[in-house]
Amino acid sequence: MRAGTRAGPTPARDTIRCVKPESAGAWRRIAHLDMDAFFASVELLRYPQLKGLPLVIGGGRRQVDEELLAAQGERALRFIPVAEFPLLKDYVGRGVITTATYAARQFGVGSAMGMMKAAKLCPQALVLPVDFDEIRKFSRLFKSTIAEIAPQVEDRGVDEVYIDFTDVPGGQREGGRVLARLIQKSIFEKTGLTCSIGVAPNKLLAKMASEFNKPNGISIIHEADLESRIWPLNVRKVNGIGPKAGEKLAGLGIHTLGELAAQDPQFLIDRFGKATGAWLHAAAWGRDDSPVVTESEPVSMSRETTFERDLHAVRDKAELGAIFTRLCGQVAADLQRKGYVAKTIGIKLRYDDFKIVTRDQTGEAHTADAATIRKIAGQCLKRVPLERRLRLLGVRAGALAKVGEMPIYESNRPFAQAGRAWSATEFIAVDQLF
Ligand code: DCP
Ligand code: MG
Repeated sequence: MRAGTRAGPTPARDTIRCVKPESAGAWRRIAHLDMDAFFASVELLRYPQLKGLPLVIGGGRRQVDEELLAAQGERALRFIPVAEFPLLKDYVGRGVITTATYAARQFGVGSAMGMMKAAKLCPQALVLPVDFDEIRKFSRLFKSTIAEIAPQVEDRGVDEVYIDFTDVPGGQREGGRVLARLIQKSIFEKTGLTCSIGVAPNKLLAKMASEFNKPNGISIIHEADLESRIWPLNVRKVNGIGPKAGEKLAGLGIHTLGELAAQDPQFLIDRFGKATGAWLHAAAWGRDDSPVVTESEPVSMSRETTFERDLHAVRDKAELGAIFTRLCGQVAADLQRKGYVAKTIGIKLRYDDFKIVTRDQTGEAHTADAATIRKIAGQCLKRVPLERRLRLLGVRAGALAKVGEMPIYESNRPFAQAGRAWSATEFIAVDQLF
C-alpha cells in the first residue's frame, strides 16, 4: 500500500465495526449498486447500432433529434444509419454532458463537462439528448427487479441503491458475490442494462467498492482489505469528502485515505471541528454503522380541501357533492398510481366552528376504485351531523396493501363487490388520522 509512511497505521482486527444482527448470526454485508453510464445505456437500448461508439448525452431536445425520429419512426430507430446521428463537433450551445459511454470516456470527456469543450477532445462522438421519461421508466424497473430479490433497498437517486445482503439467501456466500451476480443477471434480463456492485461490511466501503470494477463489475471488500484496497485511494473517494474538504486535507499534506487514517483524531478535530474531524478519522478506518434505510410504506393516503366559503350540506348539496366525488377520484388515482389498495375508507369534516369529526369504515376487501371509494365515503358522510356549515372536507384511504400482496382470493375479486362486504366500524378521531 502507499499510505504515507512506513509507520502508517496497520489495520487491527476490529478496524471496521460490523454490526452483527442478532436474528441471523450473520455479519453485515451491504451492497452498493450503480448503473453503468446510465443515461447513455438507456439510449443504446433504443439505438443498438451505436453500441461501442463514443456517445455523449446532453443538451435539450433539438430539431435534429426530432427530425431523426419523425423521419424514421419509433419502429425503425434501430435501423437508422450511424452516419445520420448528430456529431459532437457540430454542437453549438452552452449545454453540458450528463454522461458519456465508456468509449467516449477514453477521450477524456465525461459528466458535467461543457459540450463544446468536449467536442475538442472527441469531435467524432455522437450526441443525443436526455429522455427523462425513458430514464424514469428504467430507473423504476431496475429498482423493482432488485426489490424482488432483496427487499431491503435504499433508494439513492436515479441510478444507485444500497441493498442489505445480510439476511438474504446467498447474501453471505463468497462475501456477497453470489447474490450480486444474481442481481446483475436479473437486471440485465429485465432491462438490457448493466450495473456494477460493491459488497462490503458497510455503506461507506460498499459505495467505494462499486466503482472498482466498472462497468459490469463486482467487488467484494472484507475488513482485511482496508490496507490494500482502501488506503491507497484518494480521500475524495469517500462519499462525503467534497472538493472543499479534499482541498483542505491536501493543504495539510493528506492525500490518501491511508494518510488520513494515520492522523491523530485530535489533529483532525482541531482543524475540522468535533463531528467532522471524528467522522473523517472513522471514515478512513472504514467505520460506518449507518443503516440501509428503506422507504417506509405509507400508512394512508388522503386528499382534503378547504372551501373558499363555508358550504351547507343541504343548501350547497350539488357543489359539495361534486367536490366530494372529486376528492374520492383523487384518492383512487393516488392509490392506483402508487400501486396500493385500501381496506379502510374515511372522511373528515371541519365545521364552521373549527370542530373536526371523522368517520370511517373497514371492510374485508381492498379497493382502489373511485366509485367504490365514493360509495363507502358517502356512507360515512351519512353518519355525521350535517346541520352546521362545513369549512373542510377530506377523504382518506387507510389499511393499505400493495397491489398483488393482498390474499389471492381477494385480488381475484372484482373491486365493485368490495363495498358490499364492508361492515361499519365507527369512531370519532382526531386530526392526525388524516
Ligand atoms: N448525471 C447528470 N449530471 C451529472 C452526473 C450524472 O445528469 N453531473 C446523470 C447521468 C448519469 C446518471 O446521472 O447517467 C448517473 O450518474 P453516475 O455518476 O452514476 O454516472 P453514469 O451512470 O453515467 O456512469 P457510471 O458508469 O460511472 O456510473
Ligand atoms: Mg452510474
